[in-house]
Amino acid sequence: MYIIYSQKYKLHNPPFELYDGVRESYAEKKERIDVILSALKKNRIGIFEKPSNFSLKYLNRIHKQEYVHFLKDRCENILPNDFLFPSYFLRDTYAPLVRGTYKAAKDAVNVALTGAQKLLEGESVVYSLCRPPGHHAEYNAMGGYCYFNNAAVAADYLAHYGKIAILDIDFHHGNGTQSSFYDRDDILYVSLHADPRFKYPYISGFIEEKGRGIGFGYTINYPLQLTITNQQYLDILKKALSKIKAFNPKFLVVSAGFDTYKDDPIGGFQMTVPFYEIIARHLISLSVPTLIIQEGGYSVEKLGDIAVSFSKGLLNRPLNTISKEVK
Ligand code: SP5
Ligand code: ZN
Repeated sequence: MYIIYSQKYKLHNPPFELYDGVRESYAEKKERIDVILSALKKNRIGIFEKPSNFSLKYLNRIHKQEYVHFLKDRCENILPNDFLFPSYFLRDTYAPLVRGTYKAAKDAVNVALTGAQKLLEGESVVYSLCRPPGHHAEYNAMGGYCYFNNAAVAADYLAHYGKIAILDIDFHHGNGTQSSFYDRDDILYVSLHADPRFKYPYISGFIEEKGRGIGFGYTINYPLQLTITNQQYLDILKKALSKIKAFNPKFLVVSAGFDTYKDDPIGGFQMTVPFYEIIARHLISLSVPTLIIQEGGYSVEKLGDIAVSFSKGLLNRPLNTISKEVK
C-alpha cells in the first residue's frame, strides 16, 4: 500500500483556536502526522511516496477562484509567528491562517490527488496522509481546521473515470464535501457522524439532507448518538456499505477521521484501537479501489496505534473471502 505525504504539513502551525472567545490550544497539531508517520514506519507498513504537483484547475473545480486567491494572498502577507482570523471566507473560529497555511493546504490537495492517480494506475488501496484535513472546507469557506477539501478534489478528479462513492467516517459531519456534491448523481456521499444537534458542525448532517434535484438520494447521513456502542456502529456501517455497493462505484474515497476514538479530546464514541482494523476490513470487503484521505483525530498519544491498526485492516484480505473459507 502506498502512503502519500508531504513534509509541508509542518508549515501550518496556528498558535491557538478560539472557543467562545477564549484562546485554546490548537487541537489540529502537526504532531498528529509526526506520530502517524513514525508508527507506520516502525511497523514497516506501506511504501512512502511524495506527492506530485497538480494544476490548480482541479482545486478550482471545488473552490471558488477568489477564495483560493484570497488564501494565497493573505498567507503571503502574514509575518512568521503571526496569525490571522480573516474577515472573509471564514465560517467559524477553528481555522486561523499562518504564513505557511496556504502552502500546506495546497500540498495536502496534491497528496490527495497523487493518491487518486495511483488508483487510476491500478492500485487497490492508497492512504493519502493529508494535513490540514479538508471535509469541512466549502466552495468559498474555511472552517473546522479545514481550508481546501482534499477528499472532494480527489473525488471530483476520479469522477471523470466513473461513479464515485465517498464514505465519511470522521466523528464530524463533512459539511464541505456534502455541499460540493449536493446536486450531483455521479458522486454518492455517505456519512456516519455525531448528531449535529450536539456536535460540530451543528447546522448540517441531519437525516433529512438527502441531496437536491438530480442529486436527490445521493447524499445519505447517519447522525449517531454520542453513546453509540461499537456493535451498533458496525451495524450502521454495514448499512452504509450496502448503499455504496448498490450504487456500484468505480472508486471509493474514504474520509477517515480518527476522532471517533474513545479518548479523543474533541470527539469520541466508544472505539478502541483494535476496532479500527475491523472498520478497515469492512471497507475493503467492498472490493472497490479505495483512496483513504486522512481527516481528523486528535489523540496525539494514540493516533499512531490507531493508524497502524486501521492500515493492518486495509491490508487484510476481504471479510467475505474469510467467511467463505470458514464455511
Ligand atoms: C476535521 C475535523 O475533525 N474538524 C473538527 C472541527 C471541530 N471543531 C470544534 C472543536 C471544539 C473544541 N473545543 C472545545 C473546548 C471546550 N473547552
Ligand atoms: Zn472530525
